[in-house]
Amino acid sequence: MPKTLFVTGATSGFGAATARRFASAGWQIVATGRREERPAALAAELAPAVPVHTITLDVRDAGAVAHAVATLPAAFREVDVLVNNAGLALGLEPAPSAHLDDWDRIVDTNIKGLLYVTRAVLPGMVERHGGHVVNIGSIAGSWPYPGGNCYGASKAFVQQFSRNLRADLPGTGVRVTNIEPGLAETEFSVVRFKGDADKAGQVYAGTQPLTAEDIAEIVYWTTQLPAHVNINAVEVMPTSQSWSALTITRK
Ligand code: NDP
Ligand code: 8X3
Repeated sequence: MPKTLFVTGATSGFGAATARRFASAGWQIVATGRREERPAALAAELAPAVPVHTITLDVRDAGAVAHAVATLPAAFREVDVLVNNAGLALGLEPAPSAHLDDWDRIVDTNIKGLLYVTRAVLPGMVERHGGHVVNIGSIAGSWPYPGGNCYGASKAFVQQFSRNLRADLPGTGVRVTNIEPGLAETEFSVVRFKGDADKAGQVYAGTQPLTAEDIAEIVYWTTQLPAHVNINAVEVMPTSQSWSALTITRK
């Protein structure tokens, strides 16, 4: 029986790369995302090699999440690894001029969506005495930057929720890892800048960002360590990214 990966946001970026990485190792895949045609395309790509179950799923819909997990086909029901990847940033405006509906969507997706999926999948892992929840956080959860306001705070939530999950799971055999990537070229910036591809391109211009495959490899690695090893967090930046000085306002 192959092992089972359940990944949210498998329609692009880290999620799609993670599905491909696990499939290349023989895992069967539950691939979810909102855009209906994309999980289907991924399934067509992977299904000749491994079983794939696709679900059109908006993680903000608590009822749909519970239903999707409760009605997984029998062969996919025993989820070994959950990758809570679905997420987004919207805008880079400073807080006084940020759009409230952007903040709502960030909170509903990055925080509440992740909670819904985790709550639905976790009891099965505990019952089977094993499993691994891999959350996709961000360096933005630890390091503030101008315009990061709600997005960074949502990833700080993911960081602390990951730690608190561990505190709730002693003796269960369930592992929890928070992956905290820095600059990575995916559709992330196109989404953040609401379809402005030029603006998104400038984020990565003249530098070498991380790739979705880099992150997928790290996710996979954390799940392949012996069962007694729990990687709590992995913070990863491209070599071309590092910290800068704090800002000081002068008269
Ligand atoms: P992408 O925009 O390429 O992928 C985001 C994925 O999330 C898509 O598959 C999208 O699918 C899915 N998604 C968004 N909203 C929802 C929703 N409501 N329900 C279900 N799925 C949803 O960006 P990345 O691959 O870069 O982002 C993946 C994760 O990595 C996010 O959590 C992001 O915050 C995080 N991250 C990204 C970094 C980067 O620089 N790229 C760095 C650090 C963290 P669909 O639209 O079809 O629903
Ligand atoms: C995405 C990385 O630095 O753009 O989480 O917030 S950053």
